[in-house]
Amino acid sequence: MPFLQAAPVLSNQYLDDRVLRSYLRRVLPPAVLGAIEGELTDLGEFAATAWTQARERGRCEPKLTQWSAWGERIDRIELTPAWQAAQPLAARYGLVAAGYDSAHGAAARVHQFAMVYLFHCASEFYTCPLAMTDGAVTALKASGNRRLLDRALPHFLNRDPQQFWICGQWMTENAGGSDVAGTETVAREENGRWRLYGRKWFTSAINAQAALALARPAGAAAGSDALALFYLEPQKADGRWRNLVLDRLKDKLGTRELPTAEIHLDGAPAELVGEPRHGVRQIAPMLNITRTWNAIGALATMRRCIALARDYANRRVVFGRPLAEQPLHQDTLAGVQAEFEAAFHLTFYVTELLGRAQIGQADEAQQNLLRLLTPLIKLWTGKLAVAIAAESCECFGGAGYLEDSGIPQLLRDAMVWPIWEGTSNVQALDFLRAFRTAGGLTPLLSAQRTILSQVQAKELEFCVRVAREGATQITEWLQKASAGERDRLEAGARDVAIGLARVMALSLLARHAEWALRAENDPRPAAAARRFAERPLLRLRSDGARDAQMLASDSY
Ligand code: MFK
Repeated sequence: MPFLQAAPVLSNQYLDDRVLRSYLRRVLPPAVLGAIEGELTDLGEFAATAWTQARERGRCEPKLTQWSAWGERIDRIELTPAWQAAQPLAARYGLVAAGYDSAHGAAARVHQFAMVYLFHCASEFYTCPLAMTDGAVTALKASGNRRLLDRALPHFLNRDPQQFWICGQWMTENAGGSDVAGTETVAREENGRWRLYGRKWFTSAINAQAALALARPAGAAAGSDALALFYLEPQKADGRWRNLVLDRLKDKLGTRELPTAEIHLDGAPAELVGEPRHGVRQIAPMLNITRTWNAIGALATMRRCIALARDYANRRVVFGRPLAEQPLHQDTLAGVQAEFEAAFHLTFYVTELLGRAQIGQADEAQQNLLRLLTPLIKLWTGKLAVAIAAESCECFGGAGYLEDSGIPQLLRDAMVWPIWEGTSNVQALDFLRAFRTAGGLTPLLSAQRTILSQVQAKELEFCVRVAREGATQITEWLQKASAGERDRLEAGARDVAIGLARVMALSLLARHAEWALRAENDPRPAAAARRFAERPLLRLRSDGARDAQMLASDSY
């Protein structure tokens, strides 16, 4: 008999998702859940079918043709089948529009991100331009620029595939990635219209109909504060580019279906979004939205890895019984599941805050909490998605190392979560920025007190204690570090940010577990909370900076 292994199979990714469904039952009014369950079920089916189709089809990548047969520069991009399918789907489900849909009030963001979470893996990172488009809507709204609001939002928020536009975010340059102060693109006002000159090093989804870009007005000072924010429509109606060329598509570790280009701007027409300075401040609302999408995408990666590994564990028989019945494999899957559930509840809690904030229902403390938690979810879920993708790759043994199993792609794609939209360390420093400007830890500690006061079950006592102790330790560390050298605070910022995310996630998971015990007689979230609380929650060091300086510059 030949040696055969059964491939993992995905069932409907909504109906099969206990964590998502239980969460939605708790937070959404029954009428809202009833109204959206049909589309969530459809997206869950789409996610399962797309996985099978992608395995049958094999890898596809976008193709750039720079020249026509007759020598004309055309820079035409051919999108992958998944991207062609994603565009009309994204429009019809309103994956951007739903986030601003007044019909569901403050629940609009929960609704939107539940759909995005189901859609992400099947979309092969079409969620990237959707995230940027959503961010552009928020940034343009914050700018109050009436002309651009009237011009762009009817497209960005459209549910008709013919009218729907996506938007890019052109920030990164050779000299200015994390630190955009190095931006070299220059904006010149010529005959009453702005034109951009320079080179953008990473432009994701270059096929987008619009883009927001940072550039330095000619003659402006150095530094980031002198940058201005511009709106562009880079292509004419016939598909020709407006004074820009695509030098190449990037050869990336993952996200290879996403057309990321390196471009030269040679007088590309652009429009100022606000005043001709403070561009970083103006684009910041966009960053906070895309970072939330990033966390949702990272969660979707985790969920996909777990769903595949769990299904495979039931099929794969070793040492006389299925992997799913082997204690050590069960323990491995349980650890991963607990981390995922905690991350899920923290991330969706942030979407609840965002939904309230954007319709003016969040008080100042909740707005500050949203500001503080956004870099934390981006940072922690990005790192966690990579760890979970690596662990689940191993769950398939050698098969998980084979390209045509589809598993290595999950790991390679996962590596983007901690990098784009600001690396982990950029998020940690942004957490410090928010800590300094948005009320310190007070909003978070007070929210945590309220959340934990709702947890009474005996089964969760341990979790409540660990979450409280964790918050106290972090508060003390931050108080001490803030009073000392800035280097020490910065050196410890990543650990403290991850610790804080985990403490808050445990509190939220415990609250959900309490509800699930009472309302659904389901002991699994409580098991996840206990398991999560048993893992090391914090890693705070007494002296980060001096040892780090010594070790980082180590040479023989
Ligand atoms: C499915 C999901 C897919 C996700 C889509 C991914 C698409 C991929 C496309 C990209 O990757 S685009 C490139 C993304 N690049 C970054 O995210 C840049 C990373 N670097 C940072 O975030 C730096 O922290 C930053 C560029 C913001 C530093 O700039 P500055 O000018 O040196 O910072 P500064 O002076 O502290 O802040 C300037 C202003 O912005 C301040 O306001 P004021 O002028 O009023 O004082 C800050 O408070 C404000 N600010 C900065 N970050 C903020 C913020 N405000 C609110 N929220 C923030 N996060």
